[in-house]
Amino acid sequence: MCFTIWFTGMSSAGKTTLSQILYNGLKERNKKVELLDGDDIRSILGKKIGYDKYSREANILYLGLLSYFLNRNGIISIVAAISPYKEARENNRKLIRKLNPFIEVYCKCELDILEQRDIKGLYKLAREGKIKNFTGINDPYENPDNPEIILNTDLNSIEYCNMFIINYLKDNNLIS
Ligand code: ADX
Repeated sequence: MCFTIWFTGMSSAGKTTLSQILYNGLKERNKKVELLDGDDIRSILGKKIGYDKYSREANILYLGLLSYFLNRNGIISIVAAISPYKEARENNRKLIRKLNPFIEVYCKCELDILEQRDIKGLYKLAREGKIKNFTGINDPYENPDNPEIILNTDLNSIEYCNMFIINYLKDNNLIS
């Protein structure tokens, strides 16, 4: 069974790490799967996509459309992108659900922990006013209302979070 699994959450919340582990796990199960990571896609597209609301919404819808096309061809799509806007995420849910399940995974983590982690050093720059429109500091993140999965990545280990996802997929007959 094909599906789209969409990791949303703030920078450093664990989206990339968890999506890569899931990708490897599905590959080991011989699944056809593609991983669309916001940072990777942006590095391919260059500076044409910014971080204002319009650009981010366009980015989210673009990732949704790609996922729809992948799913239509029998390929599982894993997306890892901040995707801060609820309406754009919901549009994707509606589009993808026409054919396949859409699983929203909210990587939830307290801001002070994110700032302690600051894997890319971007929170510090944003606090210093050197980055505009930085999610959680001077740009919004709209929490999902009803995500299929919530992972408290500040409280639980990466292994626990991954097992939680795998169990969800098994319970819903998406993998065996
Ligand atoms: S989204 O909002 O459009 O979904 P996406 O996930 O593609 O964002 O890209 C976010 C990544 O861009 C972050 O992980 C971070 O490395 C980088 N980045 C650079 N500037 C910003 C910013 N102003 N806000 C958030 N992330 C930024």
